[in-house]
Amino acid sequence: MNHIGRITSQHHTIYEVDYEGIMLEAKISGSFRYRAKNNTEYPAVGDYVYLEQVNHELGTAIIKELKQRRNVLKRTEAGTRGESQIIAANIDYSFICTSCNQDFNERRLERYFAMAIGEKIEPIVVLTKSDLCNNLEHFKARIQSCMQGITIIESSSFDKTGIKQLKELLKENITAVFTGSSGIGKSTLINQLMGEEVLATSDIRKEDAKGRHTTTYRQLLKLPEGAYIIDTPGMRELALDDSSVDDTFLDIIELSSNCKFGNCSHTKEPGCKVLLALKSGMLEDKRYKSYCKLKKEETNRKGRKFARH
Ligand SMILES: Nc1nc2c(ncn2[C@@H]2O[C@H](COP(=O)(O)OP(=O)(O)OP(=O)(O)O)[C@@H](O)[C@H]2O)c(=O)[nH]1
Ligand SMILES: [Mg+2]
Ligand SMILES: [Zn+2]
Repeated sequence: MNHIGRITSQHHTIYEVDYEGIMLEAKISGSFRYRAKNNTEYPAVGDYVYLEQVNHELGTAIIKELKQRRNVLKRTEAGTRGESQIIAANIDYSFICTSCNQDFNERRLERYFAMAIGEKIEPIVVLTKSDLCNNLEHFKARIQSCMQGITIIESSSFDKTGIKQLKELLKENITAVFTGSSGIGKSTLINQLMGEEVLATSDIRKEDAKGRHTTTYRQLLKLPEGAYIIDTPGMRELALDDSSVDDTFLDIIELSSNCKFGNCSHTKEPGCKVLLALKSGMLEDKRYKSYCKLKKEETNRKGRKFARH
């Protein structure tokens, strides 16, 4: 079991695997399929896999087994009963891309933060198209109020703002995934990091500044400097997975440690310090509402999981 490759993309049942710098097309073995109980047990982009029957002439191989994952970036699939979908595996940084137009949404950012933190992936915000924004400081302050101390990188493909800062993080063997809505410039940015046009890009719609969903599948690329980066299609919906809500709302958790009741729901109880902070304006109303909403989703999800067993 010493042929280890890394999944770079998936097209239905065919996986593209980087095996010692050579790209192979691989399928999973019959016994792999037999053992896999659900979606998440199949290979995902970024996974390391054990290969057999490596055929250099044909450029093919069989995936025998998955190497244990360090972590996964996952979301609950839209339209399913809370089934998880793995976006990418074995990740160091989640570059959460957003531009400063209609796309900017604090509540969505909080969801992305929670997805990363729960898996010990460092979230970093990339403010794309900084050339189009004349009040960057305002947006930065809003991001900081969602998560204090988070690293924010401004980028612009016009003058390559941000490339140097990104490259400083993208050291050899680091893996980073770029996520965010369609049309905010993920693929354009990755092309600049690669130093060539490897990915297709297209302009956004004039009417509503929405993207055209140009990237259609996740793809892992290796930078000349040796880091791995994953481009992803713009996400339409985002639901959280697992219990990482608390990690994103540390200020609220801290307040709640002084609530009168240990099982305080912070909605109506007397002696609730969260409600007190809300009343005094110390805690922002929007942030409180977002916390309640995500907490409720989390509770529903757990209820569902419980009901299934
Ligand atoms: N003004 C400006 N436009 C940019 C910048 N970066 C990208 N764009 C433009 O934004 C549009 C969308 O860029 P893409 O790279 O295709 O966006 P994407 O995030 O990959 O979109 P999907 O693949 O649909 O998820 C293209 O027309 C780019 O030229 C930038 O820094 N400044
Ligand atoms: Mg793209
Ligand atoms: Zn409380």
